Amino acid sequence: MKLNISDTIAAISTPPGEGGIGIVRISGSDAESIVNRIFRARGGHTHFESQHLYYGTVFDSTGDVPIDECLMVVMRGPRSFTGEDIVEFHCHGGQLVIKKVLEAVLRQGARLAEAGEFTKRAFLNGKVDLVQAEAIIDMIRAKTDLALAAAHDQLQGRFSTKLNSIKVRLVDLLSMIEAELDFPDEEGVGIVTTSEIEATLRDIKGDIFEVLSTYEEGKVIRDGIRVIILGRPNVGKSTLLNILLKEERAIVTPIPGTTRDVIEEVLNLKGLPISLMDTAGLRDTVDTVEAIGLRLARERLESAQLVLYTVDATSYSDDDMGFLSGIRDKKVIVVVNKADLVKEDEIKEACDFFKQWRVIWMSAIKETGIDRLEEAIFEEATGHSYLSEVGREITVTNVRHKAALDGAYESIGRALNTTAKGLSGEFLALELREAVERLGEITGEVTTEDILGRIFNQFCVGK
Ligand SMILES: Nc1nc2c(ncn2[C@@H]2O[C@H](COP(=O)(O)OP(=O)(O)O)[C@@H](O)[C@H]2O)c(=O)[nH]1
Ligand SMILES: [Mg+2]
Repeated sequence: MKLNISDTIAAISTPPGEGGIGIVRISGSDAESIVNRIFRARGGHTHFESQHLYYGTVFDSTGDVPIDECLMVVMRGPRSFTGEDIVEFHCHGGQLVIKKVLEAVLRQGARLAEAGEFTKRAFLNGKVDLVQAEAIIDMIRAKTDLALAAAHDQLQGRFSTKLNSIKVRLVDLLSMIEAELDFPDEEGVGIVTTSEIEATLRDIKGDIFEVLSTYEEGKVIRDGIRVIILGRPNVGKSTLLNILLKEERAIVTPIPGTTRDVIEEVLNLKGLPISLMDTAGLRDTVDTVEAIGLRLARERLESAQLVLYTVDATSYSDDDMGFLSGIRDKKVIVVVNKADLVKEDEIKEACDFFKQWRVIWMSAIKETGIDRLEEAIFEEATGHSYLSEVGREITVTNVRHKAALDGAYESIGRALNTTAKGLSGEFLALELREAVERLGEITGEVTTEDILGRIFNQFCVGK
């Protein structure tokens, strides 16, 4: 792997636009000498203590023309984010000011950092593993508390620790098997029996399975789910959308066929990012615009994981059954709306009619039953009850991690096959080596420039 970390890099680390402060960050062996050439501290300091802020003036690359009054901090490696010497200028947050400071730094010999290059250096210098580096992106992108908590957990290294403990057991087993292959006649080496090997492998396989089984939930926590509201015209779909969003987003009228476009908004449901879609009502129509809306609704249904199939408590029918039965491979909640218009036993009748599915009755107008619906959405999305501590266990949130775990899981399955068939230990060792490698891929012990590129290119410049 090419490790080009000898040069000094710099970038603006704050987002574009005007702000109170703007930060220019430098990392590398020349960071401090650059400071000495373009920064003069108030009070005449020429030696800067690590991790202390100094107030002073930053000059252009000639060292003569002042650009800004700013705060400057040196963080000497290896006790810094990248593991190298880092310098930050905290300037006034105008775009021109920050650009000029960056320009001065670049003229003094630093190179403009690529996207994610600071974090990449932190990884290459062993400050974080790949899981932790990816957790940094997830933290920056997190939209809800749960997503943030999951990312923070990974940054703290809980997932990496779990993976390593699985890997250590595999490596131990592998070295015993290899010793036996290399020195078959040695006294005391051939002590591990096939049934012991199988028991250990089954155990490890179970552990990997347990971690893998958190993926669906982890993915939901990180990326949320897409929920689509479907139903015949005028049952209250748009009213429901507005109530869940707590704003008047969709137009509501008593005229059937009001909603023609698909409306999509994101809401935060107890920490889950939910993409909620309202659609045109399902019916045969001669209106062209409405027909287009219907086609869009059907297309969007493909992208959704959960359907809120809404019916009117006063006028549901076999047509609804027909639409519902046509929905394949999606989770479904039937929402019996307008419960305020009927008596209690009629509500019960409606719930019974749709009892093949999970049914929630409510009144969007009177705002009754919303809590139960939110609970049901949460449970369908996560597979957890509303009150349980979702995301408290180690969760796999990243598809790259899942692919590698799948690979390791399959290798161990094949390893068990080789012992079941009584094949030579060579085959067993081969599979175990593969499994160890797949696990190592996750934290980045085994990696390629290609994998690194794909991960770090998702970052912004300056991180
Ligand atoms: N009584 C009653 N009327 C409702 C309820 N929900 C919606 N409506 C009314 O039903 C009509 C159609 O609502 P809308 O949300 O536009 O239905 P959509 O066509 O399914 O989007 C409007 O007049 C709403 O005020 C409800 O829970 N109870
Ligand atoms: Mg509507």
